Amino acid sequence: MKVLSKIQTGEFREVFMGLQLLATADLHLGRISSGVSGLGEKSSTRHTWYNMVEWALEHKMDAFVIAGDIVEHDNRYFEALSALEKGLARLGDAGIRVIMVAGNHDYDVLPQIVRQQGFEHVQLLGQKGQWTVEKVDLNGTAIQFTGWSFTSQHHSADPVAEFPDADLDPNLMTIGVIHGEYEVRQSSYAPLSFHTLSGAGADAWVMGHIHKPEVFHTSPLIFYPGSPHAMSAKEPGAHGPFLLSIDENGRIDHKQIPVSPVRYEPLELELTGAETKEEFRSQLHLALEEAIKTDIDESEYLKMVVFDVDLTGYHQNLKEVDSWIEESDYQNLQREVSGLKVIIRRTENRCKMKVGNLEVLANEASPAGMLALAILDLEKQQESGFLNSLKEKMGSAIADLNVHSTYIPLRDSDEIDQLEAKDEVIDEILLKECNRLLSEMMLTKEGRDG
Ligand SMILES: [Mn+2]
Repeated sequence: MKVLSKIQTGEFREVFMGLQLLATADLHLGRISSGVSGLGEKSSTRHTWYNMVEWALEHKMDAFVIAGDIVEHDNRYFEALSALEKGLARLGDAGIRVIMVAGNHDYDVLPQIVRQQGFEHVQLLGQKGQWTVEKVDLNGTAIQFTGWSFTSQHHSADPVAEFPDADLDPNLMTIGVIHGEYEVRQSSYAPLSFHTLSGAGADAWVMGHIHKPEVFHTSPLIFYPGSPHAMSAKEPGAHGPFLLSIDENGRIDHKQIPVSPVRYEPLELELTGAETKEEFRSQLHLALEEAIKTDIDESEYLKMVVFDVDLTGYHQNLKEVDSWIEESDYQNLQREVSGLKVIIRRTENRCKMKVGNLEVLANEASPAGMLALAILDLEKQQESGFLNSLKEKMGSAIADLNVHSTYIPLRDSDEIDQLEAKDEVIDEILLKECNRLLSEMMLTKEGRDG
């Protein structure tokens, strides 16, 4: 790779590091973070797009790479369109090249948009499903980008298997851009594999489609930058584009720039010892503080953390724990923890019944004894006639619920987490319900006995 010339750029840079690219994917312009309120404009993907554009300008990026699913083709399409145009124009004014491919969400609209806008600094690679190579001169350094775009909603073959090696200049650094599903063989969203990607001769592959950021390999660099804006609790952790720094020897460093104002986090709280609502609240607050302090890196962009709380541990009265969660002042509380807005999206009570000795109780020929035995069997994953009949009923109830017509519009959205009639799911629900029933039974019994 050629060394970047200071004379050609005519510009002094404090850190002279070769080339710097900002790589991202899955912007889904037009969407907002689900389960979020009180953040206004900051909950929209558009806000994060503008933040990335400003970041690229401020840090003098040489190019901006976007691996598909840039716009969401739905009722907010026009909003998405104007945001995309504004951001692209701003990058163009600053002389920053934009390289992109289309994904399964924008295969139809992205080529149209790019054609209509006619920006010279924007290249949509791999149109009509044909691999293309774009050789560009970035600040005096020649580099090539190669990419492939979706042409329909689904594509069940690995596009990299058709990669035309002959088109690449072997003397230039190569950045591949592709939308697809990594190491999923039967995918209908362009299955990609380490085998074909690493054999294609590119120095880096920026992939789109999966919203959770993940780096699979460093040489060649193969990674999902993920969606830069956290949109759902299914994608916990930090979100933001990746800065790729290419040095004079062609070595590529990667680093995530966490620009998302929203972040989703799971939180486990072991409730053991909380006897009152107030104790529960204070334990929860401490756990939130601790999670923010230890699990969440500081980011000037971060404004809100959305937690999914799992309560574990033991408690005498599981119904009472339920009531602490259900109270409206718990549910609607907008918390401020360590300077961040905190929303608790949902709280799952997975606490177990506190019983002196479950084994002894399980020997009793009583309803409580049956429940105790069922709990022990579930925990040890042992079968019994009683459990099998419960599991069967539960499985068909879940299956009925999933095909129920009122659920159909919600099924593919993030509004509900659909239950699957899988053994693990059924076991978990049964364990929870058996514990809850036993807890009630024991408390009633205590009341009578006492
Ligand atoms: Mn996609």
